[in-house]
Amino acid sequence: RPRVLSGIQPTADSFHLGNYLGALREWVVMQDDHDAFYCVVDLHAITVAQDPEVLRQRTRLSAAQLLAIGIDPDRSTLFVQSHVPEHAQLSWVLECLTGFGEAGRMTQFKDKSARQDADHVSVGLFTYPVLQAADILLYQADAVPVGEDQRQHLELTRNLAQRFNSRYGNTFTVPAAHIPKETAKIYDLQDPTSKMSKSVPAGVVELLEEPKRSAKKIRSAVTDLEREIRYDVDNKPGISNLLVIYSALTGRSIADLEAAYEGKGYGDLKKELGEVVVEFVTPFQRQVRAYLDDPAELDKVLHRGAERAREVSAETLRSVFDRVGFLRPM
Ligand code: AQP
Repeated sequence: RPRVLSGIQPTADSFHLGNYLGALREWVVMQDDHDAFYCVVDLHAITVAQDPEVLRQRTRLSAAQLLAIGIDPDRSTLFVQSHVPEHAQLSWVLECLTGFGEAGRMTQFKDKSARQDADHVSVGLFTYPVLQAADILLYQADAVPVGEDQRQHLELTRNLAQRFNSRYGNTFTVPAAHIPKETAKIYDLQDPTSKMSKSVPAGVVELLEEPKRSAKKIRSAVTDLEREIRYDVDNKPGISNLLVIYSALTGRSIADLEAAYEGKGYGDLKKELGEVVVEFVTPFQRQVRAYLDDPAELDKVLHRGAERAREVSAETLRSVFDRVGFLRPM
């Protein structure tokens, strides 16, 4: 079976609708026909300052949310990145293959570093995409389900895999980004030309917030001055975003929704989408609470996941160390 790997950062109290529709939903689907590795990437999280106790809680909370959306730990390997030391070890080797200028061209780094003053921008934030490449290449992943914002990082991963293979001999599978067509980028409800992102919390639907609050956010989503409910990203980004979310959560096509809302107002669309979201998050939240009520069981799942992840990653790392010329320890 082909391999799949993806990760999510434990950097917020809740995943948001962008994370879910852009990536996590695909994680669930892909475990059916892939050997899947999914991780909570806490090493990535500390590229910006984190409170240690909060980070620990959010790591468990992230695992609980992944289980609640349907990641099945009997079929998929679910683990915490820092439990598998090979990630940091391979990252070092790959950093030594990455050009400084090449890393400097990563737009996510440019955006995120521009928001902080220079002294607070860590070297870790700069090398973040190389660690991400290590995450993927360690498992010889064929496919990586991510949102559109990760496309450039995936390209870097492919380049590093090819570079290593041509310099040292075939070692890594060159992975492909798996980016969903319709939901690759979910937009902020208050600024529907920007990505929904936890860094700008105003127009973000958090899966664990009070459902009524989500419905209210949808009711106050920024739209346009027309009245027609039609998918048109250039001229009607707000309405288009709502239609994409509606379609993804219900399985109804956008054309079907356009027809159903013909002659109706924006208020109807927003109110009914609010109800769809409430219906989606309510059972999800119940599930998350159930997993959190049994932290020992949760930790057991993560322990099992890390053991399996280490079997695979240790083998890759051994072959990398051999190829770069490291002396084997006795
Ligand atoms: N708005 C989005 N639309 C589609 N996909 C998205 N993803 C994130 N936002 C959107 C995808 O979610 C996965 C997990 O991403 P992450 O752990 O890197 O989280 P993130 O990118 O840090 O989430 P944010 O909210 O986007 O955080 P900031 O504000 O820090 O950049 C990834 O596959 C990502 O593509």
